[in-house]
Amino acid sequence: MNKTLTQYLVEQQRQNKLIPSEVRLLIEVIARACKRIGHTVGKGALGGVLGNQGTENVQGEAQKKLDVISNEILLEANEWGGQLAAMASEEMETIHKIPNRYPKGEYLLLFDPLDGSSNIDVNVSIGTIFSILKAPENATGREITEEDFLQPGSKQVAAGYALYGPQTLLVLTIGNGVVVFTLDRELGSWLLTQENVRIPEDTKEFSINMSNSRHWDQPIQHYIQDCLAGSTGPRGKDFNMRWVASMVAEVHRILQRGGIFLYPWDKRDPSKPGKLRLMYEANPMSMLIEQAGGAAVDTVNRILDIQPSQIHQRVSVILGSKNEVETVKKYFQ
Ligand code: AHM
Ligand code: MG
Repeated sequence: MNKTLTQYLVEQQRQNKLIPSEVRLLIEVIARACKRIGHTVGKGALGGVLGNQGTENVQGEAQKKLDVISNEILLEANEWGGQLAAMASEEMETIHKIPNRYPKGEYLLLFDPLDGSSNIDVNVSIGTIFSILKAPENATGREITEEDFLQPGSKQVAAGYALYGPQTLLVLTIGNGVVVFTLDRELGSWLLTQENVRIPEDTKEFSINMSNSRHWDQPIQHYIQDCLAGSTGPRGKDFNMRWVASMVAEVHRILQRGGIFLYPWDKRDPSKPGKLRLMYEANPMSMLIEQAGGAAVDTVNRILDIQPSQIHQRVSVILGSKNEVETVKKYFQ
């Protein structure tokens, strides 16, 4: 019989002393919310949850109904438990402080409630990404501010994602490797199906939105050209390409069989450092990737070392199989 998420977390708390009980409870609540989001996603047209909401988020992107519903589910689920001081989300301009009617805890939760929004209406895998930080020591007893969230990804206490695909999965790290739980839809429980996930160090599969190629910077142009040249080119091997346009699906494929994912800075809007957001997309994914033996950089710098200056800050992302990420770094040097 597979271990449940609760059993796994209790073991990490009691035997391995890797997490305090607050973090265990927090992860359980997030997992429960993701179960609910997954259920809602699965209803599709029958639940009236497809299509646009008719509003824009702080990033100026059209919100889908499911972006808003998922955000609400996560806020509601996590407000009252007493583990959190505040939350931040892709779908909210400012941080959401825990209302005064509930006890406050010392942790901060960040999330992208529904990642891969362009795939919702076409029934392709989407997900929820989350990151847990501890509020700074000096925040005890005072109002939490946005500055309290601005910690490098290396400070994350835990990170993970739920993937709503053919199977509903929860992929988690508490800084002790990466584990995967599969939702048993009959039992309604998350069951441990993979431990000690390791990313192969070498790969022949890259993942980038090729339609942006004319906007890329020189190093990315060269790298992709060399991959495309195949076995007779400088890389001496034939590459395969995949682009789902859901980062959760892309990262999951890389965790399972290796690969490299790139969403680099490009010239479309040079003032933006990239498309993906550092604090609730790049950081949690980078922690998972590193915990599974991979690497994650912006160009040459480790993503987890970046000191954020804004919660919605964007970043260039290159992550996946360790040796391939090293190869890309050389094109920038
Ligand atoms: P979202 O959080 O609004 O869904 O945007 C993030 C997504 C990533 O999941 C994915 O890697 C990328 O945007 C796809 O972008 P594009 O549509 O430019 O290919
Ligand atoms: Mg996203």
